[in-house]
Amino acid sequence: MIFKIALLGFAILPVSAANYYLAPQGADNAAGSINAPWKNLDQAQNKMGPGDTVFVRGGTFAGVNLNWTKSGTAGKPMVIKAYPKETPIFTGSGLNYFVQSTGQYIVFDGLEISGYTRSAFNPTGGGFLTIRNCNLHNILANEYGAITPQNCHDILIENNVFREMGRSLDQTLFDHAVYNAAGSHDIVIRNNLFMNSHGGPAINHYHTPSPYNVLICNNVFIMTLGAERSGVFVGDGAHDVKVYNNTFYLDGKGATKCYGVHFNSGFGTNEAVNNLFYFSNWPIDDAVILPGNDKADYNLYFPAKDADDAGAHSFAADPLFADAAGTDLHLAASSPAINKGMTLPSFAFDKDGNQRPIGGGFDIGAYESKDGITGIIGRWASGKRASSGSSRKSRVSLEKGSLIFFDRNKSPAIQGTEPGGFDAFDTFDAKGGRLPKLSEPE
Ligand SMILES: [Ca+2]
Repeated sequence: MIFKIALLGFAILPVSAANYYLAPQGADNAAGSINAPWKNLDQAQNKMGPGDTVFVRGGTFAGVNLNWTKSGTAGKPMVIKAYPKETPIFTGSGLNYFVQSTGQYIVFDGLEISGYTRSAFNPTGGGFLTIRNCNLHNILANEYGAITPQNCHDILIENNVFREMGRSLDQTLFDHAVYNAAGSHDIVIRNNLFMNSHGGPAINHYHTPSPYNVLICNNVFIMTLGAERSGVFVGDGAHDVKVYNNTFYLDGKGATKCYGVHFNSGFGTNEAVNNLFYFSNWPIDDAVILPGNDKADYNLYFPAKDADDAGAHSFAADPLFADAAGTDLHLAASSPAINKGMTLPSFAFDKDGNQRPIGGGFDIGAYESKDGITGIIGRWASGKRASSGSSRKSRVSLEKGSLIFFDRNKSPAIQGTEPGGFDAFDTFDAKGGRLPKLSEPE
């Protein structure tokens, strides 16, 4: 009998993640429900446990300075997320920080943050922190970054917009969008848009102990304002920083410093590969990339590649953007950047989230071109042979691991010999839009 009661007690413990709600007009003595939301993130932290989500409703929250110390777990992060199709706006009103944190397994998703004088996010310990889909702008970042990891690890920064960072248009300062500092490591910065970091390089690495193990991929940098219009700086012993498949659109006119990537530490461990450097009004004697002793290759330069810009497979050409003047930096169908990149197995998508590679190989820059490919894209994962094409003449044998891509208008069917043989099975319409996944071919 005692055993049965104990079992019952175990069974009624909460086992599912809870959803809570926060709104500017809420109250902290409310239930935290959608009809009775809380007002302050502090109250959310007090009540939340691992796996819980607080949905933040649209509207303005002024003067929030949050010290987040609680942790989720590996499978159950604590999530602070914009309510669907609403925009919660946090304005700093002159405060230094929006969030400082020492907790682990925390996700911030979909928030707009502006007006802070140092950082939107300043984790000073802990790790496994994700910041995604946020709109970070007009942060002074006074010798910091809008995101400044210090003494922490496993940070994912993805799909955010960073714009108008720094104290001044006219000074060369040390204000950044992301500043990896003080021994932080295992950081991924991917699929973000960086616009106009006025005061210093958009992504900065400095301060001993050095940051390390950083992947910077699929980002777009558009810098047209300010004295400092640089992309990525890696210094003061920072190492194992990999800068892959980014697009840099920098206007060098009037800039006191203007480069895409500058390595001055790392001693061979840093890499800049498959990046597209487009410099308008570029002073020809300035380097676009300063590799130091580190690796740089398979990069495309416009208008020119000078002696500092290393790499046997790098070349200078007009990349032929979809709309350079309008800063639509997707590649036109005739772009020389298509299929000219190095194969990098560590990631399999581009800035739009589409599969990479498509066609004959990796493209250079943040976007993989889909032009000319309107059919089925997949990978033959089976060990057995399959064939494609609707006529005997057009059939092609597919070995295990083969990429499959062809024009639907010419080859309306794949005839597989084994169910379950395909993975990454996606289709696109004639404009490159993603269609619902197909079922397995019969
Ligand atoms: Ca390609």
